[in-house]
This record gives sequence, structure tokens and C-alpha cells, in this order.
Amino acid sequence: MNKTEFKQSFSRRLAEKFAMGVTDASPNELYQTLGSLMTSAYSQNWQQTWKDYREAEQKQAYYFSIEFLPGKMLKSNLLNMGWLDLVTEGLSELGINLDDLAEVEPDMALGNGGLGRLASCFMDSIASMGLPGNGNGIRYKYGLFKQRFVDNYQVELPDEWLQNGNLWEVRKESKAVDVRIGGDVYMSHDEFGILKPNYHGGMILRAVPYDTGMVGYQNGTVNTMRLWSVEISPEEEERYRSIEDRRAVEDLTSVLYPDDSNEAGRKLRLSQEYFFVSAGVQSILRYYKQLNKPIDDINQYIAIHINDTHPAMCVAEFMRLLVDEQELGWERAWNLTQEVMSYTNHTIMAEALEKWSINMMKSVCPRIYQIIEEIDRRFVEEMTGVHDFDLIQRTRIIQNNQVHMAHLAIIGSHSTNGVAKLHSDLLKSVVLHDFYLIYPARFNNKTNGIAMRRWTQLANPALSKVLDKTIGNSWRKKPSDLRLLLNYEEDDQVLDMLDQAKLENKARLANYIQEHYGIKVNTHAIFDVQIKRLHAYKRQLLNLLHIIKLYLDLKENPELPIEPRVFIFGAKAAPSYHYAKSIIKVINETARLINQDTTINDKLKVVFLENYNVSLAERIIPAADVSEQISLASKEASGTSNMKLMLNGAVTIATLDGANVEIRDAVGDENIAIFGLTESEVYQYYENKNYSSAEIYRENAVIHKVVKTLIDGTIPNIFAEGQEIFDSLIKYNDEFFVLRDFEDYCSAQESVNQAYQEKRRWLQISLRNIANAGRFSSDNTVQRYADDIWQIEPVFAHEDDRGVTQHDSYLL
Ligand code: 26Q
Repeated sequence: MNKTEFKQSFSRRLAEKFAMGVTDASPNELYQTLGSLMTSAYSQNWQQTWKDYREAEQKQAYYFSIEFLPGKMLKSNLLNMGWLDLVTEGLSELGINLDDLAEVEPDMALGNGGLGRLASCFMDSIASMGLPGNGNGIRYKYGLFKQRFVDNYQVELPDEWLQNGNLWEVRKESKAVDVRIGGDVYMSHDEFGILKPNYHGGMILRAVPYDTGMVGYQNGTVNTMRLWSVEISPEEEERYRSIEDRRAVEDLTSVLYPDDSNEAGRKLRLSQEYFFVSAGVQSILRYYKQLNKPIDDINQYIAIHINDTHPAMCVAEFMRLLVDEQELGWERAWNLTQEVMSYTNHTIMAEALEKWSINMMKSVCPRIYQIIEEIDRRFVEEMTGVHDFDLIQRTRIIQNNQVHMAHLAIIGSHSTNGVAKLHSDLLKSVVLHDFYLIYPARFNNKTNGIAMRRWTQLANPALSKVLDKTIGNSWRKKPSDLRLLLNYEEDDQVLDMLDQAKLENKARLANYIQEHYGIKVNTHAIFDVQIKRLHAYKRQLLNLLHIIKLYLDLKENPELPIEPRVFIFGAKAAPSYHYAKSIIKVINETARLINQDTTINDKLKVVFLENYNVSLAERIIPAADVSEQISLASKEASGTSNMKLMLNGAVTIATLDGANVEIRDAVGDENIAIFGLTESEVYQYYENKNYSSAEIYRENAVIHKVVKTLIDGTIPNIFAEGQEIFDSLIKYNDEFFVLRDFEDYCSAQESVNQAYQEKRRWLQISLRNIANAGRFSSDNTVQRYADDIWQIEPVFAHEDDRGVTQHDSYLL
């Protein structure tokens, strides 16, 4: 396709769809037109990919995740199709700015944070590696809430992302399946003497899949992300007459639970989990049956991945289908299940480990509960005599009237992995130590990664241009080639180009801040960024206390030699997480106090950006000078924004937590500011029970002065919230050791302040961060899952009907 062809097709499609010319059309109409050209172009490749997979008869992976967080798809699809430059230019010749169209697309925000975004980075990489892998999840009608600040408090509004339709999805009515929820079950022998379930009552819901093409990076592969939506099945129409009854059904796939790393324990949540698990596993089995392979070989063709425990019922649902419907004996079914399933753990926070009461599980999926009981019974039987009694009691699935989902996932699979080296080690030594004793070979590490192309080529064209000019463009396909940049660390011209690119990105963010908040920020100031969900363990509070300290210092001495800084926050708090919301309020009030104070010579600004999401991340990350990764050591499983910020040249200030450890190994100690307790020091405090925040508060004058501002009126309008946070620190002994790490954090911040003043050294550090970020490409991560866990291989494309090899072009 050339530019002229594209312009012609675009104008023709616009006329067909809207009976309009380019000058009359709104951005939305133009967006719809471009999107429809793209989907028609890749749908051929999509169909071909399905066909290739079917014919190749190779193993496929299915990534089950209750969250996917792709953000906007227009530009990433254009990039992956190889159309981005041509379309940008073609549109521009028609008087259209591509970015204005892209702006119209709502973020697809069917996820809370890291876990959902990781799933989407993986979907991109799986397709880009030509691997046969599919996503399976829920098509929520409402994504993660929109965050607004009213009187500096967080307020949540619904995210009606489907209001103008979704041009990337295809409703596949023919692939719908039925899911049974609720009712009773009892077992009886059928006419052949086989034990069969008899179901009574409950609801039979129709699960309808909406498929979205996952376009690989310039390789012709288009994989499928399948999201399920609930409908009333036609046969059951008359049972759901009243509005209330219909509502009860529709609720099932209506909203994404906004609780990040906190167990909600709600029946609707459990129903959501069973709904997408059952629909997904049923559709996989239906597909497999069409292949006419023996059911005993299913483990050679299917891999199912359980992303955190939310889809852990895959284990029992797969057993149900094999035993009840395919009539396999229990043992054969169990061996197959373990070989098909694998599980990733994303958290060590106790409150995030899912447990469901027996009663609730019985009432949502009674047959699944029976099967879990039998799995548990056999587990105890098998382990008795092999392991000691207490160990078995601690590891069994059902304990104290609760079903432990992580136990189900580990026992029912062949692989359990953590998401960074440190995290995987902690799983073995602490969190899942008991299971490690039983199944040492199942445990492995898969350090997270990020979709490099989105976080450089799309989010940071300025940097991408500098890279092309300096090291050529091989890094676009092969992120490890970013290392070539190290050859230029003494090249002033290159350092200057990097500096200019960063400045350009900072100016763009500064404009956004000015436009949306009326705050003027100095683009030569240090842009210091903390962007992630609001959580006590992530310690936004530590950042805040340091800001307050700087402010007090400047009030005392306005001539203090510190580089001007802009502290930028982006964070949503779970609506029910009172403490996190109080932190937001206090940061906002502190920001107002500081931003209005003219006596500190504009040396400090604090900006809390509303509604942090993927699109905002794409704006903030390229403009960041400093990346705040300051969770209490041992608490952050991995982190992934740390990788994105590093890739964009930000200097990390970090504890030795999650993937920060591997970032330090990649760049070396001179190119990162490490501070704080180590994981083993934290565990020593737990063991010795000898931490006293009150003592630190009493004895450290600086800390005393800073912490007191929470309750002494220094910060206006925070009467209750200030007290609440003060109490968490002093009265309730500072659960996340904020005060213990405070001084060390301030020194690390001071070293950052110094380094920034030595411009050349700063740019070199930044360059080394970019150069060493290649190893965190999710292409690599996904390759390791493919090799070690799923055992899947790329499917090589055939020539399609038009005689075109499916490796490069998408035709109009
Ligand atoms: C559980 C039960 C009920 C309701 C909600 C939940 C729930 C929802 C989301 C529990 C956890 C989550 C999300 C967890 C998450 O995002 N974890 C992050 O995963 C990233 C990818 O591996 C890591 O980089 C982060 O360190 C980790 O915090």
C-alpha cells in the first residue's frame, strides 16, 4: 500500500460510512473510519492465523486473566501493522492530525494496575513472537472507575468506555456457551453405572465471547483476546421477565472490582470468576474435540495459564469437564489437568491471598466445590506418611471452612512462578515455603517485562529518533541492541540530543499540567515521578514526608542550594480503602500549600494528576527524570513502571524490592540511588518484634518536626486525615517502616539532587539506564514462559489465498 492508495481508501471509506468528506467529519468519525480500514485489513490475517493454528496442530496457550489493561489500541495496531508512518503522513496531507483521532479512543481499562497491564504487554509480545497464544477474560461493561478530585478528595465516576461502541471487538454469537451458576447438585449412577451429576435450580447463563485481534509486530500474526459477556439465553427468556431478574444477570459482567491487592470476598466476584473460567475452559474443550484427537493427548495441545488465583477454578472446571462430560477416570483426568495448568503468583501481601468460604462456593458452583473437596481429600491421602501432619494441614486446600485458592492452583498445576527473582525466592523461602518442601521442582521465576514498542516508539518518538540516529533502528525489533548506546556515553553530541528529547517531553507534560490544572512548572526542574496504585506498602507517604521536609527547609532558608523539583503523582485508591484516600487528600492539600507559597522561589511544585491510566502513563513516563520505586523491601512483587521509566531514561531511586534488584544489577550501583532496609532486615524486625516508630519519633528531631506537620495545622484542611496518618505512624507502629527508612531516603534524594547538578554525569547515568533496559522486554519474558512452562512454539505462516506470505503486509 502506498500513501496515495491509503488516502483514496480513507476518503472512500469515510464516504461509505458517513456520507461525508474529510473537512466535515468529526474526530470521532475520522477515528471510526481509520479503525474500520485497519480491522478490514488485518481480519484476513486474523482468519489466516486461526487457520494456520488449526492446520499446524501445535500446542496453544490460553492466558486466563480477570483483568486486561490495553489502554488505547489505534496507534499500537498501526505500529504493529507497519502502517504508522504512512498513515500519519497520509492523514496529514488530508489536513488531519493522527493524534487528534487517537485522543478520541477511550482507554480500554479492564484492569486495576500492574497485573492487568502485564497481561496486555504479554498479549502484544505473544503475537509479536508469532506464538500461538490467546487471552481469556471478562468484557466488563464498566472499566476501572474514573477518578476526579473534589475538594481534594478522590471521587469515583463510572467508566462508560463502550458508549460509542468498540471497533476492535467482534461479537461471536456462534461461539457462545452456557454457564450454570447456583442451584443444587447430587450425584447418581446413570443407566451405564457411571456416576453423574444431577442439577437442580440455579441459573443457566449464556456466555457470549467478544474477540479482539492481537496484532503482532510486523509479522502477520493476529492472535485473539476473548472476553466473555453475559446474556440471558434464549431458552431461559421467560424466566427473566422482571427488571430485577434481568439486572441480576447483567450485573455479572458489569463492573470490574476496583480492589487492587485486597480480597473483596463478595459473591458477585466469585460468580465472575467462575463465569469466565467455565466459559473459557468449555470453549477450549469444544475446540479440542473438533481436532479429533484422543482426549488423553490434550496436554500436548493445550496449556492453560492461571494469572494470579482469580482463575484458579480452572483446575476444578477442567476436572469437571473431563470426568463428568468426557467420562475420564479421576486419575487420568488429574494427570492431564496438572500438565495443562500453570500458575503465576503476583503478591505476597497476606490480605490479597484469595480465600472463599465453603458456603459461598457451594452456593455459586456446587459441583466445583464437590470436586475441590475430592482434590483436597486425595491430596491429604497422598501426602499422609510422606510429609508430617502439620505440614499437610497447612497446605491442604480446605481449612477452617475456607477454600484457599493459591493452594488449589499450586496443587492442580505443574508450575508456580513468581514475577521477579527476589519475589520468587521469597515464595520458596517464606510465603509458599510449605509447598516448596512438597513440590520443589514446580517453583520457578519469570521476571516481568514490558511491551518495549509501546513504551518507546509510541510513547516517546523524540527518544526513538535519537536512538535511530545514534545506533540505527535494529533496537526496534531487538531491544537488546539498546546496549549499543553505551558506545556513546562520552559523546557530547549524543548526550545533548538525549537532553533535548527529554526537554521536549517535559514541555509536553508541562503544557498538559498548565492546561488541566493551571499550574505552571519549570521544565528545567527535576521531574520526580511516582505513578502506581495508592497503597500503604508502596509508601507514597514516604515521598510526601520528604517533600514536607524540603518545604520546611526552604521556609527556613529560601536560598538552600537545591535544584528546583516538580513532584508528580498519579494514583487511584480502591474506593473502600479509607487510609489510601486519606493519603490522597493530604498530598493534595500539601500540594496546594506549596504551590501557592511564593516565598520558596518556585523551587518546589507538587502535582497530583487525576485519573492515572495507561494514556496518562504514556504522557508522564517520557518526561520523567526521577523514578520513585520506594516500596518496603519484600512487599512489591516486581513492579513494571520501574522498567518503563528506566527505559525512558529516568534515574531510579529505589529500595531493594521486586525487580528493582534486577534493575540495579543491570545498571550498576553508580547509576541508581538505592536506599532503605533490605528484605532480610525487614524480616529480622518481624522476628525480633523490636521495631518502635514511637522511639524514632521521640529521638529524631527532624522526623519529629516533619511528622508533626500532619497534626499541627501546618497543612490546612486535613484535620481528620492528618490525625489518621499520624496515628498509623506513631500509635500503630508504622506497619511499613516509613520512619525507619526516612533518613536514608533523604540522603538518596540528596545524592540525586547533587547528580542532577552535574549535567553531564546525569545525562550519562540516564543513557546507561536506557541502554540497559532491553533485558526487560516482555518479548523475552514471554519466550521464557513459552519454553519453560507452556512448551509452545511459533507457528510458521503459510501463503494465504492471495499468494501473499503472511509475514509482512496488511492489504487494504
Ligand atoms: C482479589 C480478590 C477480590 C478482588 C480483587 C482482587 C485483586 C485484584 C487485583 C487482587 C489483586 C489485584 C492486582 C494485583 C497486582 O496488580 N499485582 C501486581 O502485579 C504486577 C505484575 O506482576 C507486579 O509488578 C506488582 O508488583 C504487583 O503488585
